[in-house]
Amino acid sequence: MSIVNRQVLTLDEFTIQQLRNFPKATGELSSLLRDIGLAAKRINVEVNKAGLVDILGDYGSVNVQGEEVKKLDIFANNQMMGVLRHGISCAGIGSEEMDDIVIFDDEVSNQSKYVVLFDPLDGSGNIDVNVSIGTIFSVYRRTSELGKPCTKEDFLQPGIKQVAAGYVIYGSSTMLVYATRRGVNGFTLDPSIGEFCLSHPNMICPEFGKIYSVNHGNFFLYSEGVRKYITLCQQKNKDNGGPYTQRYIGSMVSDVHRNLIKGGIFMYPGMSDKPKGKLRLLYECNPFAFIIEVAGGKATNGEMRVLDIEPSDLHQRSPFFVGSKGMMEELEACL
Ligand code: P6P
Repeated sequence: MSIVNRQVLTLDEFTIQQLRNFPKATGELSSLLRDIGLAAKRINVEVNKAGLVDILGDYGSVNVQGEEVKKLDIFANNQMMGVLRHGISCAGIGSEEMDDIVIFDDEVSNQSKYVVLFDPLDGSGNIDVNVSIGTIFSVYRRTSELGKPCTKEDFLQPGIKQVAAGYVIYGSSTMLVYATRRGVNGFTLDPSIGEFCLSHPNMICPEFGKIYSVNHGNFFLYSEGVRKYITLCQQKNKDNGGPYTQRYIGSMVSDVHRNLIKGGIFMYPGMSDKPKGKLRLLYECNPFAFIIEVAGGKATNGEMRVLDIEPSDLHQRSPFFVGSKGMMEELEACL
């Protein structure tokens, strides 16, 4: 007789259990997270096949089954948009892959409470070298009137208004990590049952760490304060046992996920030729800022708390510093 291990909670069981703590909750957020989990499982299958693209047909070609093979980030975008459009919880989406928001504008979607912003496949340039990549998502309660189509203003809320935020990392294992105000929880995909299982309950970002993540190639493009902090990270006899270790693999989801677990700081500063840096505020910086703050860390743009920034454009960029509270305070002292 197989032993049913009731200790392992699936994502669905966990979100429904959370519902029990909020009797007035409608279950829409739980349903939304289940939808995202489904999209993640479908994206995971294709990401894991990416190395076989020569066999399965290159992107833009027609594969042996006669299907058109889409670029992986377009595929991921369509999976996320598809599950959210056909769910009951989302009125519309904003995506890194699309110029403007997509307003679902059907009777059920117009009654839905939430809108979702996402980067469907961040770091997709790393696919062909087999480096982990990820999906990042951010959930807001609509400010527009229920029963009517969602509006652009629903998407341009400051990050502090996020109801939930999370990411999926397609790495040595596939994990979905999401935060609400109640905490950050990590779920690892068990391929044998096709379910995300609670593997990292109540994730806390260590107050200090020994890892700093930044693209050193841009060192002389950074401000004096940033260069001062990077140099500090490399010095011996620091009060917490420096020098630190530099870890940067050019895939934000992987770098920030590692630093969340081990402690550390991730930096994508503004540069002399790109003062706003590279990362997008709404679907890269805000979700991670929310997750790391709920886990006890900090996130700024070098001048202010990221979550307090009032957005003006769907795809605006922001300098981004995020990580362990103690290390962020060391950085702030240098800025
Ligand atoms: P750079 C990937 O393209 C990405 O958006 C993030 O995932 C990553 O942290 C960053 O860009 C890497 O950028 O300029 O250091 O190669």
